[in-house]
Amino acid sequence: MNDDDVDTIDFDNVLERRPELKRVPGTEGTRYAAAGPRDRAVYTDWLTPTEAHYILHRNEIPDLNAETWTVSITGAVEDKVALSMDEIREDYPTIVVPHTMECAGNGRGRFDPPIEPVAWDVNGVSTAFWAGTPLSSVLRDVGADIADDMWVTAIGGDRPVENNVFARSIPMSKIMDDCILAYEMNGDSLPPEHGNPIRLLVPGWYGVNSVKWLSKLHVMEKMVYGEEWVGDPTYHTWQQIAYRLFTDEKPDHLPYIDTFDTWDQIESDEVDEPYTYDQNVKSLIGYPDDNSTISPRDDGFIEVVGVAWAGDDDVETIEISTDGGETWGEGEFVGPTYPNSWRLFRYLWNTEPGSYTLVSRATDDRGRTQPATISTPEHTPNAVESNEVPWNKLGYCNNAYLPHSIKVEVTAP
Ligand SMILES: Nc1nc2c(c(=O)[nH]1)N[C@H]1C(S)=C(S)[C@@H](COP(=O)(O)O)O[C@H]1N2
Ligand SMILES: [Mo]
Repeated sequence: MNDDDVDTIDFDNVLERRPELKRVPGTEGTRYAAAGPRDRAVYTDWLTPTEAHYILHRNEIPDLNAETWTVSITGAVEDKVALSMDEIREDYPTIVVPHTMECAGNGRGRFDPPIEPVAWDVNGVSTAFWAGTPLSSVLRDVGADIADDMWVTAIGGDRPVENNVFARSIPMSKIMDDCILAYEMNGDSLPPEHGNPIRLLVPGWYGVNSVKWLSKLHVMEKMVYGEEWVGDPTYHTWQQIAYRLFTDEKPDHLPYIDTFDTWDQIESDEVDEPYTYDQNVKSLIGYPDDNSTISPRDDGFIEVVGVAWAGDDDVETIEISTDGGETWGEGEFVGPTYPNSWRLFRYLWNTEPGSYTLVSRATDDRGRTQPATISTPEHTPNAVESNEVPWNKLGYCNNAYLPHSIKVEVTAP
């Protein structure tokens, strides 16, 4: 039984125990728990330590008891069950999945003008290894209808502040491919702020899809859609309104879509207001730091280091510009190659004293490159042809490279 009346954990206490994190400016005193790594050096490593992994959610952190917690599975299944944590751990295989998780609102603060609330700078993205049970094993076991066009709606056990239950609908094809019920992060049980005792983990997709404090999985023919999900409480807000790209009025609700790659939806004529699922190609420079003064090594070179990712696609190339995007040189990937995870890159920069603007631009294995800028509201219908991210009211999917440029001052060695 999942108790309605659970204690909560204060986000301030979480931050006290995790000095590596810095609150997103402007979120103090709001309902949003939003914090990311303070130090850009996290983007020079293929793994983010748990302490430095970004955090985002809107309700209070529930203090759940793993001994009594259950995940119920309902809807189009032969056996409706409520699985205990022991059953989830012991009765099924355990696998470990790497995942670069980015908040769909990452870079929202680098829209012009910045978009509120939760105006993320660059740091709403991290890479961890998650251990848990493949959802495919569980769904087969309970006789779920696992046809490709079915959906699984995951519901969080965090108590909504404004009656909007945290629920996300994930297409069955993705669920069966690689989603897990995660109960460990980087080798330890999940910290409360990351979803203890269990969360859904959707590899390579925007963070919003990885529902924390997982309470219920409902197998259904549509995504959360229609009257039955609206009321007291309401389940459709985080699926059908927020976390979609729209410019003006609230978006039309859809019962289902069949394109889940977010950039494909942006380019498609069929989905007018894309849902944030698979992460768009993006990169960040980890070294040098923004607004820093550095000098070359004795051999005249500076080693630029960073990370590049492409959701559940792969990154293929990384280019670096040291003149604000006028000219580009190719960087090289180094370090391990893990699926659904960022790759480390480096670029040897032969340079002289002066002021520079560094930019990185990644391309995925389908030839899609980071756009240069973000569109304006008026210009948005032609954004893609103009090498721009479509401007959108809630500030999602900022994978443009110019807004992420780095200013450095190079002095003589
Ligand atoms: N139950 C619940 N799950 C949630 C959220 C939430 O508010 N409630 N926020 C989502 C969003 S928007 C993000 S970006 C990720 C962040 O996961 P993290 O805090 O472990 O980094 O959690 C997702 N899962
Ligand atoms: Mo998010």
